[in-house]
Amino acid sequence: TKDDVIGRKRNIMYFHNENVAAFHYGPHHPMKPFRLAVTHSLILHYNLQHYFTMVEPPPATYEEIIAFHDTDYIEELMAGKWRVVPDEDAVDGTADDVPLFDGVYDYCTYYTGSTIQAAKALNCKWADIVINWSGGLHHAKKAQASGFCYVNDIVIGILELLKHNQRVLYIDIDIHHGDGVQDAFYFTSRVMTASFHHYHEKFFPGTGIVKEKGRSDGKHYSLNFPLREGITDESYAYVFKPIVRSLVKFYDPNVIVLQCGADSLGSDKLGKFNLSFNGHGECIRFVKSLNRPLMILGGGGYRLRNVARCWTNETAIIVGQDDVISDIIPEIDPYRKCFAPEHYKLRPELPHRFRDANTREFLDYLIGVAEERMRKIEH
Ligand code: TV7
Ligand code: CA
Ligand code: ZN
Repeated sequence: TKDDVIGRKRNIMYFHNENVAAFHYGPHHPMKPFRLAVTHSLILHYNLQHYFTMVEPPPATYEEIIAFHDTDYIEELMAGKWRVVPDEDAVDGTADDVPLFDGVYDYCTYYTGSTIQAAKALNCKWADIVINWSGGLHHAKKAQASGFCYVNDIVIGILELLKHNQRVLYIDIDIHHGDGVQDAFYFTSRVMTASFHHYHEKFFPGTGIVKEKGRSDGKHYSLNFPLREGITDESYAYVFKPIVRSLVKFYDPNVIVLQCGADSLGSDKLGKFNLSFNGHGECIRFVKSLNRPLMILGGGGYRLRNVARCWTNETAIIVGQDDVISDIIPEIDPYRKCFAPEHYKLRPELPHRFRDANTREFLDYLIGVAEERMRKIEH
């Protein structure tokens, strides 16, 4: 196979607890856990399970969740009631982003359980690459839910990885800033975080400027690439590849965690980028080619059919089957109707809704910032 030519065959494990897909954030809420059932079904109907070991992991335990989170906050989540803060601005409305829907705590235990087991599989060297498409909820804070995220499975997974690994590199290609993960490791050099995101003062969460670079022991170990709207495959690869290549060269991580939010695709309901399935998938292919132990996580993605397409294609890239599988969605897939009307293609072209506002000068500036930072961490 291609893998044998390029490098050593990599052992891949896929983690999915199907209970995760049955929860509902509520009517009109953009986050739809059902996308995970459609994704999983499509992966199976492309027969990709022949190329990895599939695991149905147990839900995360309370003890595992409080490895990062505040106990009072988790009790609130379990009770299904947010604490009433007397002076809080009642019309702020951010609570609509993180509704306490039925079973919200159980939902968190399913996606977090998969990330924890994935981390353990890397720690024990059972796998070189682990996948959990239900994970990647990067906004959750130690004592606060934020941006559709309640429990930060990424932080909990990285804490597990740190038991066996000296340095963890976290890369985040969701269109939103990976603020929860950045905050959790802002003061340590054992985790380097790099988020690529759309930045605009009015775009959630409004953080992730270049100047946020970490503090004390963590100074220079948080990196932010605030991109402008409309970025194309070419522009994205132009910044992503050299930056990630030098991060790996200079930081020399023992393991890489890649958050693959699909809202950076063109035509996402919340996104403002122009990435194609190919451009998004190219990031995954590139990180895989660096040959480090790798954890692949999901994240955002709000056009259901494109999320399933994106992560199925990327599962195929991970197992080295992307150039072999058909571009027509298998007819036997029970969710096939979700993929109309784009002729049932796996990787249809996506319309460009935004002009690329990222000039070459701006992209060169971002690359320059990363290079300068890398010189600072050289020892
Ligand atoms: C990782 N954008 C998460 C991304 C989280 C984005 C936001 C919504 C939204 C929420 C809804 C809703 C929505 C059409 C879109 C400032 C506000 C504006 C709530 C209405 N429709 C990830 C979070 C972001 C909830 N939040 O990175 C219920 O859009 O911009 C905001 C904050 C205040 C709260 N209001 C939105 O991808 C998984 N929310 C419809 C119903
Ligand atoms: Ca991001
Ligand atoms: Zn997002």
